[in-house]
Amino acid sequence: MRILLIAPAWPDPIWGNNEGRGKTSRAIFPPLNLLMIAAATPPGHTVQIVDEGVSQLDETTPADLVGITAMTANAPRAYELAERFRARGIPVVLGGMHPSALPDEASQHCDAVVVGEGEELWPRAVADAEQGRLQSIYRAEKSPSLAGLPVPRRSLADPRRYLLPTTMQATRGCPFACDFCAVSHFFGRGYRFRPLEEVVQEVRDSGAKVIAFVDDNIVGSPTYAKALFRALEPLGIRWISQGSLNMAKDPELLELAARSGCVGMFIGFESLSPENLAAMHKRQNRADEFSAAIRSIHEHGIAIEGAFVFGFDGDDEGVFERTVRFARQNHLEAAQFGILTPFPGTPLREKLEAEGRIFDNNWAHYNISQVVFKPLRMSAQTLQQGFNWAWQEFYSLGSMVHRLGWFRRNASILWAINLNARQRLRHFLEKMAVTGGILAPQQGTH
Ligand code: B12
Ligand code: SF4
Repeated sequence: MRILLIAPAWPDPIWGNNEGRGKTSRAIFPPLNLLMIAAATPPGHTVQIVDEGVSQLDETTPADLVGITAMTANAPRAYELAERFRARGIPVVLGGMHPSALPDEASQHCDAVVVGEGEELWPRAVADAEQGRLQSIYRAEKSPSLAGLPVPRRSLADPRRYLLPTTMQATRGCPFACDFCAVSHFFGRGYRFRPLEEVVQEVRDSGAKVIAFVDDNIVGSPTYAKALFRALEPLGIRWISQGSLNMAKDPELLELAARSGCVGMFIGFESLSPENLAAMHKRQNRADEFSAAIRSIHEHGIAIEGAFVFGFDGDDEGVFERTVRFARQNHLEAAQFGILTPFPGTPLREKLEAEGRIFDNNWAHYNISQVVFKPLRMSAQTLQQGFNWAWQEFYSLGSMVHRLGWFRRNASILWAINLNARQRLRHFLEKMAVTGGILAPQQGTH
């Protein structure tokens, strides 16, 4: 069969989505999920990947089977595409976070839904499609082992289109279960890791010198993480990843991470309020320890992109200013501010639904940049404006110079500057997209 795999555009001009404008488009990462699905495809079929974030999809492309991935924010586009291909008589399989959370919704737009991780289920779906007897749902009995995962078919994505073309995973899942996060629901609470030798081999074979480990929490098991970092050290790579803040309490772990080439970590601080952290079940984060934790990570030459979320029930109108001040004072190299978003399948969504507070169910708005629920202690408009203000303020030129001037370690400085430039662009584009460019800086919010 001729198999066409599609990563649909999402309604966000920042992370690489240009709604298929193509040619000069660049995104941050290639769609690792489709590279994995391509690798899991049984032999005898041809596979083509189209990432709408960086290229134009030709809807007349000849295909015998179409597979589409979807997060919540791009689910509407995924459904639209699925229906168009089905109208041409081509069977469509949907997979990824959103169809897995809401398979009944997804089934209304496609022939089959793969619920959960696809490496074992996709070959079954392909075999059934070949026989013309696709089942409507493919669901794994349990989370699959990560030993012997296929090697992503990176050659199917043009590396020139991506800021960091080599992504991989060493682990899946997260040992924690924060209320707003889709990860534990999707991957299960069990934290799984790949055999070290397979990760090392994949790094070697990729030939890449800079790698993004898109694990949810690469330090979820300190024992595994230390062994992984020891194994990576001789490879001479530089890498970035995501991890929980408790890593800062383990100097040996930080030392090994730095020696193995870690130059940056995306870390969820989420909130400066102990009450908010307790309510979201983020027990590993202690707000009173944040500054010390940042210092010890910085002392190891590791840059930090801190993630903060606005809109928790404990947040009042002062949260934006407090948070930006904290991020600046602690010299975070980069920050991602998000609006609390009740993704399907999360305890947060159940709670807000039960309280009747969700007013927007258009999935395209679930991009953590738009308010879709009634906050408790401020209006939805104030939340939106405060979020806009936080981006503008943190990525003002003065703030960037202040933070980056302080951060002088050569290993990470280029990464930090690149990220800041990108985030500044992100904010600018986002503001233009969300507000039509008419909102002045929201100083008055506070
Ligand atoms: C890297 C990443 C990104 C990257 C790039 C994504 C890309 N090009 O693929 C960037 C930075 C661009 C990004 C952006 C966003 N992301 Co993001 N991202 C991730 C992350 C950390 C890893 C994704 C990944 O590569 N996973 C590895 C692959 C192998 O796993 P997978 O995608 O689940 O795929 C498997 C299965 O789902 C299935 N499958 C997937 N697709 C398909 C398709 C078919 C046909 C089949 C058969 C099977 C199948 O098989 C795959 C192999 O097992 C995930 C967390 C996670 N663990 O997945 C969050 C995650 C997907 N992101 C999330 C979010 C919220 C976002 C943003 C909205 C906000 C943000 N963080 O900035 C934006 C979206 C942009 C927008 N504004 O709309 C949420 C999604 C929640 C949801 N319900 O949608 C996640 C789960 C993080 C979280 N903690 O909640 N993200
Ligand atoms: S620590 Fe991060 S990945 Fe883990 S459940 Fe919480 S938000 Fe999700």
